[in-house]
Amino acid sequence: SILPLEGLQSPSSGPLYLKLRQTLEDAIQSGRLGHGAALPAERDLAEYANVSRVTVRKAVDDLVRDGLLTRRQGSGTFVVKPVSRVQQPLSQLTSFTEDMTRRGLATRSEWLERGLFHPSPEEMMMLGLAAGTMVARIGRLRIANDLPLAIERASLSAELLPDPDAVTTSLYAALQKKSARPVRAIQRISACNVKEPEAGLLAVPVGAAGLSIERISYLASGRVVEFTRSLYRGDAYDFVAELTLGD
Ligand code: 16G
Repeated sequence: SILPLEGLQSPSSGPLYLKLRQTLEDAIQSGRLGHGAALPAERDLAEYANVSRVTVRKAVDDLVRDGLLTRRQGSGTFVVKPVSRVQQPLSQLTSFTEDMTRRGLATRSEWLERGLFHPSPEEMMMLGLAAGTMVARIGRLRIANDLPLAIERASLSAELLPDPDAVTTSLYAALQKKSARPVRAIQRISACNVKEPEAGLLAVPVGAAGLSIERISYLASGRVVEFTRSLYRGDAYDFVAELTLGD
């Protein structure tokens, strides 16, 4: 069997759930439970290991909290696939779709928000909106090769993007078609700890390291195109900048 669960009841000291946790962790580290593999049902694990379901749940909860397992609503518990880190140059103004396509990764998005709204005071200020102008919001969970990497929420003046529903894949490609693709941006990156509900969306444990990124991008004319707030997984990105000696 994949899991050597027989010896769990041996008289060696320590709580039973920690022993079960260790057994599961060993099976994951050794590859016997491969990345993406489904964990047997709680009931079956309890039966094989001859422990209560409460003990199984505690062991599994521990591994979910530490990011080794993930629960998917309605389908079960799975071994987390480790992400290979994306090396992202900081000097180029590229889009998520372009970045991932260039790396040969299949991208998709889950929509969190899309439509025209009355702007918040912050959006009015950041986008320099005249009174009465609506704002287009594009909120997405961004996924590459089935791994959620980032949550991005972009706000644009409705004058630039009157039909946000028409954006189905790439925002920058949609802007390009209207000759409104940004050519310059200011980006701020800061460290954070991921909370709920974002942790669930990004499939990371609560408290995991994240990168909070704000981007304001501009047209050549100096007009603001987008104000974007993003939350990137800290274990998925290395931002790399070239530095030169200044004068
Ligand atoms: C990048 C940008 C985001 C932009 C998006 C467009 C960051 C850190 N990055 O992810 O501002 O909205 O690309 O991507 O904010 P798309 O063209 O694939 O929709």
